[in-house]
Amino acid sequence: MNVQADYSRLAERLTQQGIDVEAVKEKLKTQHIETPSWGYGNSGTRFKVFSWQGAARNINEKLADAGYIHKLTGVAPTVAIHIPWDKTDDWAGMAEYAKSQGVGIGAVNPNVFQDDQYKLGSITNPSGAVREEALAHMVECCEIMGKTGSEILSLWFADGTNYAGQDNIRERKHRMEEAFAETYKHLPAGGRMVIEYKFFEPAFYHTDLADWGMSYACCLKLGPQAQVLVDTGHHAQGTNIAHIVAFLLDEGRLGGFHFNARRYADDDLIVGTNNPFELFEIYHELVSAGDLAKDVAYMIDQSHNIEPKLEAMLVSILNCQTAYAKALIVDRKLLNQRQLEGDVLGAHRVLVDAYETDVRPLLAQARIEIGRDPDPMAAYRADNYAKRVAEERGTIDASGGYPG
Ligand code: PSV
Ligand code: MN
Repeated sequence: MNVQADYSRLAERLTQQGIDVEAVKEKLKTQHIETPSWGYGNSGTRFKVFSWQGAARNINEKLADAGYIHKLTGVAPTVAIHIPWDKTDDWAGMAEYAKSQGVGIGAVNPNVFQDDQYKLGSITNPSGAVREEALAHMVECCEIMGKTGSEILSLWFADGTNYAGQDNIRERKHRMEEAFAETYKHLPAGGRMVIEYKFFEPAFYHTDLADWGMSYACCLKLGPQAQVLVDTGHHAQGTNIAHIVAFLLDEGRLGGFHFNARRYADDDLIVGTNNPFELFEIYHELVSAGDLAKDVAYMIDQSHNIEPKLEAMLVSILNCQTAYAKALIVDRKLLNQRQLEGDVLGAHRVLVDAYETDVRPLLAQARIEIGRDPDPMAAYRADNYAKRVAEERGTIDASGGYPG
């Protein structure tokens, strides 16, 4: 690939279309996608947790791997942590070590779904004592935000019921609202909480936060520091996620994303692998919303079980970059004109034209300008980091890993 020549040709074409190529590149250079600590360790399905040679064994190794991904891409400067999986008694030390690896601590994710007492739910559990315990953990996570410099508390609950009549749905809603109100009070200054929803699993009759509307209703009761988190894998087949994104952006309540790809349910596959046009639609809405999208947090939430972990994370980032680049070069003036004229297919074609543009030279040039290799995948494959950590870390028993 002759980056310079290819880039010049593309830049010239885009400029002729009235696109400010320098501004587009600036956006690409400052894109920010957070990777999850749990994406670097062993993981699996509900049937089997696989052992990977070289998988990170502890938080320091997860941070080192995340630092490596950032070094390759330049757009993954933070790491989400999951508590207690990443618990330490030296939070300042963790933040310091992250910094030494070139990354910072991102969203803090409390875990109130893994322990025995949460069998019937956490903050919606019929037992007051269990609810107290879940709340205390969420408050502890607010404190961890303060100690690590994190600005986001990312909440997801496995709460729900399996059978009609198992519990009182409205009572559970009240319990949840109470816990949210208390947690909200503990957010550090400038911090926010993002509330994730999921339409089913592990509960199958009803899930206490089943869709974006339920999360949104909770956020409205709390205040501006509460926003909705859209996990792309948490929707029923055929749901128009871009529409949800546009609606929440317009309401100022889109807090962030958990990116992944799905075919059936919460498959946790690599974002943009089976749904690249959907990812582009989402980015198109984000770009169209301008400043309304300025605080949206972009996070990967995937479980790589049969894929090499570092390579999978890298592909995820590259796919997000590609979708964003394509969304940035949509001819919005022409789009608006055709929309107002009622030109149904003409308007659609504006999007398709951007989507079908080969944006690789643009991304390569942006990478060069931030001191990265124009082809991070080639750089990764030529490098020996993965081989080195495989030798150093070996293979550990995967039984304690995240089940997917
Ligand atoms: C649940 O499926 C989820 O998407 C939530 O975001 C969790 O935080 C994450 O997976 C890891 O358990
Ligand atoms: Mn998620």
